[in-house]
Amino acid sequence: MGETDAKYILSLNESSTVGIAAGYALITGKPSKGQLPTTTGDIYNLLLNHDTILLLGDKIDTFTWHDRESVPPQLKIIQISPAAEQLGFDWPVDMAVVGDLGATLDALARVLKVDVNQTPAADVAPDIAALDAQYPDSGPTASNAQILQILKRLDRDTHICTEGSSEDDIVEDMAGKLGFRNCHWPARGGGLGWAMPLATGLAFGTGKHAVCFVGDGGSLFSIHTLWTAAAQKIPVIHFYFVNDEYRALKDLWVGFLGGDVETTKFVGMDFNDPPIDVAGIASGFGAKTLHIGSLADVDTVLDEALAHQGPTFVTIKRER
Ligand SMILES: Cc1ncc(C[n+]2csc(CCOP(=O)(O)OP(=O)(O)O)c2C)c(N)n1
Ligand SMILES: [Mg+2]
Repeated sequence: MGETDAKYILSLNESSTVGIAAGYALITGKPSKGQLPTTTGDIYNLLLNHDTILLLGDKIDTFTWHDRESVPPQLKIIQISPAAEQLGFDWPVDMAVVGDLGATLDALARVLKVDVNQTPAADVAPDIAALDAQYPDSGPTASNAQILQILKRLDRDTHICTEGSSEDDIVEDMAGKLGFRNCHWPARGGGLGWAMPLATGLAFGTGKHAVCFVGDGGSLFSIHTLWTAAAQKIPVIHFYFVNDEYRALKDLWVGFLGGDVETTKFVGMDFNDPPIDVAGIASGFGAKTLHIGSLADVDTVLDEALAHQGPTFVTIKRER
């Protein structure tokens, strides 16, 4: 590996393990860094200008086919993943490494004589004003500002998990920019049902509050984890996004077939009739239930949740 690569490995370490756990593609050549786009045609167009890609816990999607295949012929692929079955799963790779991402990158950084214990570089210090401007507390998605405020309030070492709802992108964007170091994002196209129990396990293992962001649909796969957390007094906080729909599936549908979400007639993707009393369900499993209705609620809700030695289930109404 040359110096450019070392710099980028270092910058990833500095900017936190977010990138590592999030499933990052580190792309060298004309260096760029970040997550790959979601459709194969967009992935192809990005990778066309690069000679090598280092996939950190990420994979190259092929199921979101659009226009053409994902991988241009010149590309060399190096993939590091803790899950052996993910290696080369969607696309053959030139080098596959099974291993913990943090440990592997630390080892690489040491070989490259990079000081992994340096404090973050200035260019990754959070730009709070830019985040506030990006996620304003007004307009059609004002509740984004509530999510931002939650993350601002949390210690940057907090373990945070996302469950595959359409909020994943913004949670992951905010967490990356704020410098969270312990992030657990789902593999793209991955299975719902892991994040709620994962957060429970992380809170149990660390003895500290862990946080999960989960959609109303996705929560139904593992919501009984609340009972385990209640029984064992595990300090886990679930932020539950209420939109009464499978929004991600609607977006995928119109992404493939055209049209728009407002005018397309969907079947089986709404669950507002009858409405679901999810707070009643969570409470029945032993969770403390709270609600964030406006930005002003966030601080008091967090104070209460962070003081609770058990599961807290916080509903947040999302715009449709
Ligand atoms: C086990 C499993 N079943 C189905 C899916 C497909 N799936 C992906 S996102 C999604 C909807 C999630 O709904 P919700 O949590 O309400 O989030 P929203 O889409 O409303 O943002 C579904 C069903 C999946 N990823 N995993
Ligand atoms: Mg939903």
